[in-house]
Amino acid sequence: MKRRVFSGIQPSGHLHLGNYIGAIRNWLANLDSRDNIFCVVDQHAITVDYDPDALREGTRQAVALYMACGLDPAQCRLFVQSHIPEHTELAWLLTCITPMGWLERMTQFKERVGPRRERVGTGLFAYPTLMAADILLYQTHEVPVGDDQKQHVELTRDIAERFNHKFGEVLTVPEPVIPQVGARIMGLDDPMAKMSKSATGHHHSVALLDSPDKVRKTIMRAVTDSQQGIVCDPQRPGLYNLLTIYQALTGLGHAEIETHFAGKGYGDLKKELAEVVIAEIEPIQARYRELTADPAYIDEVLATGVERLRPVVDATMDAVRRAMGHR
Ligand code: AQP
Repeated sequence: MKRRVFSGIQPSGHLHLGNYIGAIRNWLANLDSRDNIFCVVDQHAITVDYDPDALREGTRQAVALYMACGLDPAQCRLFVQSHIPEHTELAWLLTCITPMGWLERMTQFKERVGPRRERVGTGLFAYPTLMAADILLYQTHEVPVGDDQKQHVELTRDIAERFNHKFGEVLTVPEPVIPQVGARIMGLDDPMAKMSKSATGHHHSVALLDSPDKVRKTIMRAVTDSQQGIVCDPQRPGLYNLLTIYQALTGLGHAEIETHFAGKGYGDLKKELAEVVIAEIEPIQARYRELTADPAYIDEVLATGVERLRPVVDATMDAVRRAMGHR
């Protein structure tokens, strides 16, 4: 039996280099040796203000981008979260056994909410229990995510263990899988803030569908510092972030990178990095254009994904409902 992998991205904006390096590339790394399930988590994207048309469009764009990046539907089950209603059913059941204190400790909620606590939707607070349901519904072993989601996967483990302790061994306890390089790509306009789909800065991120011209402009404007020399020093966060992206995309180690850029300046690094990024995303964009020219094919992939997931969804929910006394 192959170990089962589950992960997803919310269609809350344009997928960027952080999502690609921190998540998608790690999904691709083990496709052959794992039982793969990847989802576009559209119900997570409604926990903040949103536009329904943009959500519809963003969801399809994300599915097409998954495939364009190399997620072959023959090797994984691809689907959209809202197409399987059991995600929200299981989320409610898990919400009832999740202490408020566990959710209150989630740093992402604290960072996102700030002083707006009284006004944000309850869904933003309960979001990690929906994420736990996404993962536990499929009896997942591994959850490849970027560093920002590690705490939510750890919470998922706690919820699964609590469920099993209360109601019997029903749920598989999953493990987070965090990449060695690029687990937290930072904003190009602010290397102290995580690169994020929902950030508004014009030169904040490189989206996977950005034109070569836009990629060059964004990277050339990336915030660095006034020091000299290209060295992999985390104390120089702007430079370190650029070098992390370079390292993730070229596969070179720190020593090789420092030798390569010896005697060169930030301008040289930025120019070269822009070309490395463009070379990575151009084939993805070409494949994306082909895929989106045939919307019926995307619908078919999504319908097949749901159909192939039905047996595992039914088996988990049957066991959960019985264990909790609903059957
Ligand atoms: N900057 C990042 N560096 C590395 N990995 C990242 N991920 C997100 N940002 C970075 C990883 O991408 C996956 C999808 O994340 P998500 O859509 O579920 O939500 P998120 O983590 O909140 O991502 P964003 O891009 O910051 O979206 P918004 O702005 O909508 O919140 C996850 O595996 C995540 O770790």
